Amino acid sequence: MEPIRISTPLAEAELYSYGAHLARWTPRGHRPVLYLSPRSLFTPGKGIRGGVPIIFPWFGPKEGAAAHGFARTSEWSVESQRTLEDGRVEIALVLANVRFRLTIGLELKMELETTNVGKDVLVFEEALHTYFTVGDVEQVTVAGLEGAEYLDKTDDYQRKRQAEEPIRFDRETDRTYVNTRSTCTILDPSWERRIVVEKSGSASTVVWNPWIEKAMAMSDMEPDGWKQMVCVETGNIGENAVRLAPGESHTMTATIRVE
Ligand code: TA6
Repeated sequence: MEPIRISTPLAEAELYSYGAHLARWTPRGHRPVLYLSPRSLFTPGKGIRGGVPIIFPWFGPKEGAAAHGFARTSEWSVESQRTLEDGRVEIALVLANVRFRLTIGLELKMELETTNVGKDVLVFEEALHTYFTVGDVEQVTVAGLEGAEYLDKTDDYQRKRQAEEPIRFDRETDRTYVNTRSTCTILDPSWERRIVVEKSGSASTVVWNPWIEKAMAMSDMEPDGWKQMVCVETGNIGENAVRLAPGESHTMTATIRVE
């Protein structure tokens, strides 16, 4: 499985047509922004552990099917690739009625566009399950979701409300925040940087860190890999699932920059 390697004065990136999976993105002058497990598998049928898995058309477990849908374990085809006048690279990949377009430069813009080509209403969930690399997750905070409601997977999906303070990490954290269109900021003091995640067409944000036990149980994660990552995922999940009438399209966008 060979990646498409993108190298410009603005950024380096690696993208697999398998899952239309962006595995690496490093804007010029910065450390890598995406976490990619050194133990990730790159084998058909398995999700790549890190980067930006595309979750579609369902989020989470499903009776008799692979968790997080089939998009991330499908072979997408490159529809177009071009370098813009300002040096950014734009590349689009398609899988049936879904198009994933990336614009790669000092910022990363990701657009997931779905069209209902059928005769019935199409209902689906989706997420850009982005893994961010951090210096030390125990010093990280995530701002932007203060006061938002979330489903806490670590507590039987109980519905809770985020306090009026940023999210801190001192245990397994697995929360689907709903009905929020907020920009999130990952503050990483140990690497003296902030990662800003803006979004449009998305009403859910998932915040996940597996912590110690869960990371130990993941064969494609290093035992201490949990310390170097946090997922802030842009999606439409559960009560925020997307409903499209025949012929309608929907685009969800995440734009990421480092400050
Ligand atoms: O987005 C968080 C989550 O749903 C976690 O519960 C965990 O399952 C994670 O996704 C990774 O899932 P995966 O199927 O890639 O191992």
